[in-house]
Amino acid sequence: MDFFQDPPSLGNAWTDDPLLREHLARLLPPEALASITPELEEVGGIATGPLLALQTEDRNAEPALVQWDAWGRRVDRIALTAVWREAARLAARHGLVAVAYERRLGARSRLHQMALVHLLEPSMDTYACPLAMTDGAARTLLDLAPAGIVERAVPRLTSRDPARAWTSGQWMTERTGGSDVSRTETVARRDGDGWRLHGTKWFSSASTAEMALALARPEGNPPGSRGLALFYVETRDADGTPNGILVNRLKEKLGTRKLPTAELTLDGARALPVAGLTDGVRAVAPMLNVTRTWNAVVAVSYMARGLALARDYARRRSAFGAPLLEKPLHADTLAALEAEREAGFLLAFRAAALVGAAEAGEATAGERALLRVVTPLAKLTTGKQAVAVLSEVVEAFGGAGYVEDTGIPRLLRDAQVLPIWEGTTNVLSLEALRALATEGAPEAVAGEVRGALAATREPALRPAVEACEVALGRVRAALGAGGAGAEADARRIALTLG
Ligand code: MFK
Ligand code: FAD
Repeated sequence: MDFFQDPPSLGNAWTDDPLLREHLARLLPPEALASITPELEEVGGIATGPLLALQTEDRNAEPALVQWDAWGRRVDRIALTAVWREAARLAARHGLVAVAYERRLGARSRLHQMALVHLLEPSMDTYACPLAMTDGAARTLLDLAPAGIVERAVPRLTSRDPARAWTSGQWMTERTGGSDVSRTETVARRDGDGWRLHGTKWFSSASTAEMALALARPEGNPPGSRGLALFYVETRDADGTPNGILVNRLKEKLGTRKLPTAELTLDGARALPVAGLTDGVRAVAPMLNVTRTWNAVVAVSYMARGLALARDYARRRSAFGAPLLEKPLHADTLAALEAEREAGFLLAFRAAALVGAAEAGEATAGERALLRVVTPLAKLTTGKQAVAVLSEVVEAFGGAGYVEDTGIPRLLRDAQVLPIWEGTTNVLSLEALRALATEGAPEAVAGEVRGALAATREPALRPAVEACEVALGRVRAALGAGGAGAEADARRIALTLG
């Protein structure tokens, strides 16, 4: 009659995560690590302290679209949740995007940035989504855009001042297709010196962003994806009125429910080309590669959060006369999940390290070839792992894991999008195969796998390395035969290599 179960509780997300701490200690010079440790500890404390408390208290809040004001004007304002408003302040103050561009740690700045993302995102209710797109937009504009756009947008996208910081959307998907954007219906019409966009964007996640990068077909261009161009769009005029953009409705989704994902009509939105009037898919690729890296890090951060909760709960919950953690089978179940998350973590952070080296101009040719393969592999592998691991985390709590106000079901629901957006598992498997067909790529991947084996004496790794060798052998054989046979095998190959 008097029994009440102790709920799980979390310590500081930084000090309680030996994997994250040891990994940074291995990859950063000691003075660099020392210079960022106080902030990582502060952010780790916020993540599992006040921000988590707000997230728990705010559990039922959802964003709301207000389409009209009291006097009948179309306003299309989206009211955000308290966690999102706080996450925006924290993200700017702690430089979740800025760190990658300030480059205080040179080529290792992406590791610094991704450590911050890993700590905060599980308490930010998917605010990482607009941040990832903001980072991707800054990268793309810096790589490709005319000086006028760069000078206006990039300082805002990378600002540490919450009052000045912008976020960016990524408008690709239409009703005709999200994987295959070649049938994009949005057209761009010339209007004086600029352009105006007309069409519908079917999924727009950063729907409160100040700008977006959008695919559209300049009038007169041929069908197919080469005829698309990438456009820079500011979402509101200086006086705050929408720039020819109507928010039709917010999607009602399985998860990521704090993230306002909207269906938009572009009704003459003013826009500027980012990189010429064709080849928009090639132009948006830098953005895709940045957001896919974020996706991988977010996937492993959710696994870390779920397992920290499950471990703590296993110390507090007893069954058959002992805490669950003392039951060999439960302990083994959690250990297997932890091994899965550690492997995912190393893959995601390897991708981040390669991005940092490439941006700083310090990557070798082999590392650049490796990066093109590792990015889709990291995204697709960790997305699948996150769904599987978080499903087990739900079960590790028994019935409580299925009950909303424990906060556990949300982790699984939010993880379920990770394999879908930014390229589904199949689409990225095919992307990985294409990347493996580029010069030097199979050798770079084989070298990476052998290097991993050489770095450890762990005999249990041998079968995994052998499986990679076999997968690479299948890739080589398929490429030798023109590649056609590999398509149906692509997911198996990609998941094996991942
Ligand atoms: C919370 C965590 C963070 C995540 C937040 C994200 C929020 C969600 C936002 C979204 O979901 S935004 C929408 C994301 N959409 C996608 O990811 C699209 C998925 N589909 C693909 O990736 C297709 O493969 C693709 C659209 C690229 C196929 O289009 P095409 O026109 O058949 O492309 P193609 O011919 O493969 O590539 C065109 C050019 O781009 C080629 O270069 P060339 O013109 O020089 O030949 C390619 O090499 C280049 N390219 C394509 N992908 C690339 C790339 N280059 C570098 N890296 C890549 N990844
Ligand atoms: P489809 O392309 O129709 O895919 C259906 C199935 O077919 C998938 O399983 C896929 O793997 C498979 N498939 C497709 N092509 C192949 C192939 N060649 N071989 C084998 N299998 C294949 N998009 C944006 O542009 N901006 C956003 O902000 C945004 N936010 C999103 C937020 C959420 C919550 C969600 C769920 C989606 C969002 N998207 C966004 C859209 C997302 O990027 C697309 O849903 C995704 O790229 C898949 O496209 P699709 O929905 O058209 O599916």
